[in-house]
Amino acid sequence: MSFEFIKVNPQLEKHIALIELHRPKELNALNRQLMLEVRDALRVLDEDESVRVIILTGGEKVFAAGADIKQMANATAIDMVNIDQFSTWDQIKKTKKPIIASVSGFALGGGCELAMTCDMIIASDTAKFGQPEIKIGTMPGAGGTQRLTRAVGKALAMELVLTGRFLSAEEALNVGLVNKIVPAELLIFETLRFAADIAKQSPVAVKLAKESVLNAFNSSLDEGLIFERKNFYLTFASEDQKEGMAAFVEKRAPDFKGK
Ligand code: DAK
Repeated sequence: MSFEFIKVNPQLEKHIALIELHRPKELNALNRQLMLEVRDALRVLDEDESVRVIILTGGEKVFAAGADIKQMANATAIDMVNIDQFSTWDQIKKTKKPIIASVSGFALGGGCELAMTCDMIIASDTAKFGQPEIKIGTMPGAGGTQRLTRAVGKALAMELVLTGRFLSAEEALNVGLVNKIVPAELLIFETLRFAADIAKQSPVAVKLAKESVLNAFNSSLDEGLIFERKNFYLTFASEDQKEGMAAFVEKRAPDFKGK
């Protein structure tokens, strides 16, 4: 895979792939090409059987300062419809394997939305999250009003979206937007450790469990419980479930194959 604005390593460590946004001079502003590259890389990694967890990062300095304002500035509403950047975001949502956002520095606007579209967020102590679109005369367009509200509640989401104020890493942790804060210089190392705890589980069960958790946002409790139960039953069709339970009984570590 060769890309202009991202770097991809399908095996940063065993079963763990890395996508790194790489437009440093523009603070990783998300232009269309970059987002198409993220979409294409995710498609490939999701189909690669050796990959079990995907990390998405912007590196140590900045995650992403939002969609590329210079590219959007003179667009008409119809341009926005025709460009249909949502297809890229839809691919992130469709990815079956877990995606961990590894965030340092600014995660603003589309950058914050990109992190929130991932399944978990590991933040460095320098991370700053925000939806500052209101300050440039627009509003979030890739899930900011929805995912932020579900993550942190109405009062804080309303404040952040209407004022553009940034959240520090500590505040983000306190309100449940991120899983963990780590020192900036250890961000990738700590994200890898976090990812390894998922990569060693049954990939079949991980996919079904991820799907079930995400379904909680789209269903009533009763529908969600039925969906969960069916996925639970489905794990019993896997060799991994037999291996996991046999390993428990035999007091040994399981060797999951994703079958
Ligand atoms: N777009 C383009 N260039 C950007 C940028 C951005 N979002 N953010 C920074 N840059 C560029 C700056 O223009 C500057 O370039 P030069 O002037 O050197 O050529 C360079 O990066 C360094 O930035 P600064 O000089 O401003 O650096 P500072 O440290 O002083 O400030 C900052 C950092 C992050 C506070 C500041 O750059 C800033 O406020 N940036 C804009 C943040 C923002 O408003 N983000 C939201 C953008 S709107 C959609 C999907 C997504 C979206 C919408 C629709 N669909 C699916 C339809 C998302 C919309 C957005 O994200």
